[in-house]
Amino acid sequence: MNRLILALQIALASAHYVYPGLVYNGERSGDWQYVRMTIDRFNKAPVEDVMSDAMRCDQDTSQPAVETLTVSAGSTLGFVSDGSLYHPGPLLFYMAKVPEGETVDAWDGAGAHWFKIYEDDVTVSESGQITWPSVGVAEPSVDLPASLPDGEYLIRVEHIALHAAYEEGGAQFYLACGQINVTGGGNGDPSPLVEFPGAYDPSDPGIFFDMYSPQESYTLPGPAVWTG
Ligand SMILES: *[C@@H]1O[C@H](CO)[C@@H](O)[C@H](O)[C@H]1NC(C)=O
Ligand SMILES: [Cu+2]
Repeated sequence: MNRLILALQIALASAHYVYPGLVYNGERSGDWQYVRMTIDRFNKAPVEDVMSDAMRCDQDTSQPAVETLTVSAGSTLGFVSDGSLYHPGPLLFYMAKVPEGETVDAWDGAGAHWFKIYEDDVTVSESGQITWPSVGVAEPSVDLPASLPDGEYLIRVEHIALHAAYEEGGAQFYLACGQINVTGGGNGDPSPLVEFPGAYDPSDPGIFFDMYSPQESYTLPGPAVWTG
């Protein structure tokens, strides 16, 4: 490996992040009040195995259930990032509606219930310069689709770090899930629905990606965005 890259990796090793809080209507929640505690919350380490169950919410299931925040469809919801989104890579948001007969507290998010509500518009210039819109952001936020059906959901924030993704398995996934209760929504029919793990493959071009080589484009992983 190139020595410069190695040095960079060592320098960046501590530049990790977690998302303990939600921000709604200008108010910041308590830490881990609505966001499920992640396994990696102490060292802020990312998930690296795309095929692991941790890709869903990185949830520490030994912890008690968190609270559920009531939000309006069409409003803006943010996550507090402890450490700004330091690494190069895209930001994405997914949601999953809690199935009939389940409650958000007890539901683990398994199965094909996840739909994408946002992905960064990553651009590559003619000279090959890649622009990652969310790098440096400390409070990643998303507009909830206005036609979301009312009900309980998990909302999943995900920032994919690509500084080591030139090797398959080198991408890092900084993710967490909040519990929300959507009101004032509509009759939308979110799709396509995917599952985690399953939505991504370690060899997807947006995950196994060499940002140090000339690239003409960047292809985001996962399904198309549902805009509502
Ligand atoms: C969600 O909102 C509905 C409508 O206000 C309410 O009846 C329900 O109890 C709420 N559920 C949770 C988990 O907050
Ligand atoms: Cu890091």
